[in-house]
Amino acid sequence: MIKKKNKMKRPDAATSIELYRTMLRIRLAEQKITEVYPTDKIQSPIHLSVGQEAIAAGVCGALAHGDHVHGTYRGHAFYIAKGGDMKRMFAELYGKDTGCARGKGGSMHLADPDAGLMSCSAIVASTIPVATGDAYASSRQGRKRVVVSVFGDGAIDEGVFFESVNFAVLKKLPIIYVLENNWYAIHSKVPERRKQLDLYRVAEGLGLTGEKFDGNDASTVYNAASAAVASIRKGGGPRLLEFTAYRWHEHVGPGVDFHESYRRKNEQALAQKNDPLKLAKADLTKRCKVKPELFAQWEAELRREVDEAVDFAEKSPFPTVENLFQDVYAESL
Ligand SMILES: Cc1ncc(C[n+]2csc(CCOP(=O)(O)OP(=O)(O)O)c2C)c(N)n1
Ligand SMILES: [Mg+2]
Repeated sequence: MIKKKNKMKRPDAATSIELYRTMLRIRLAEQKITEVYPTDKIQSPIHLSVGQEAIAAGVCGALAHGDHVHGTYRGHAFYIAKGGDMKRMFAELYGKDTGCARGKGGSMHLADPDAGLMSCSAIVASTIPVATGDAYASSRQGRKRVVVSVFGDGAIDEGVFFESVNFAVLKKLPIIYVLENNWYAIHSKVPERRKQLDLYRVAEGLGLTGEKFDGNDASTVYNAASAAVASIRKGGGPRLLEFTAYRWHEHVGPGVDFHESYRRKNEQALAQKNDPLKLAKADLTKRCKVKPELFAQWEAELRREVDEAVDFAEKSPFPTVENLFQDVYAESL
């Protein structure tokens, strides 16, 4: 059962504004990516999170700076929400030496350890064991850090998810498994892949009880993540949070494919109705009395930030041949 959002206490005005601004920052950055992409200046494949912004904003809004996130190839949203540097993200998409992975990773391998975004990967489910290992290290070192492992509904079809969860439950690790359920793994729907549709229950047999929430509502996500973080900081052990969401763009690339046969006819209208930015804007207008001029001011400010990042990426140099062999192996510890 999805928890009813109208029964919950909403975050205070300052937090709600921050959640909205984070979602807008993600949306504008990804809109810019769709504009630039046809020029071929971005060479790597791109997987957009338009429509799914509330999950990254709400989860990261509940974390402290020192907490860690491990994401997926659909990583722009969590990179930005965790405080990753916008200029270094665009430079990475452009394959430039100033990029967050020095141009070696592209869109699917974003990381900004200074911000706590530790890894993203093109291989489905592959950052789940890495995040679990990170949580194990934090726990062994006696840190208060919370680690978040983000993955899609397709990733729970992988064995490594179960191996990781079993270990986390056994060792009571400080980790939140965040399941972004956008109903599709590329073109295949959840019911085409499994009979049990309550994905949050997928690891019950291992001792991990999950919960499911509306991932279109940033306040709901924020509250759910805050409760999980508080429980983990008190030593409560791992949690699994499933957030329902909807991907607006094609699986990979800048286009939209609502006309494709794998989607139902009414999905585009539903997506627009549940637009997380639209919902948050309505709430801010009604509950927090935010005026249209302020929304316009934020948008102008964040557009400038994105434009400056693109300019930085365009003017940055490509890596040299020598760079290719740097940062490949860790220096000995
Ligand atoms: C191990 C592995 N198997 C298959 C693929 C091909 N692949 C790339 S994305 C994807 C779908 C994953 O769907 P989901 O986990 O729901 O994430 P979403 O793309 O919906 O965010 C697949 C099968 C891959 N990258 N890695
Ligand atoms: Mg999916």
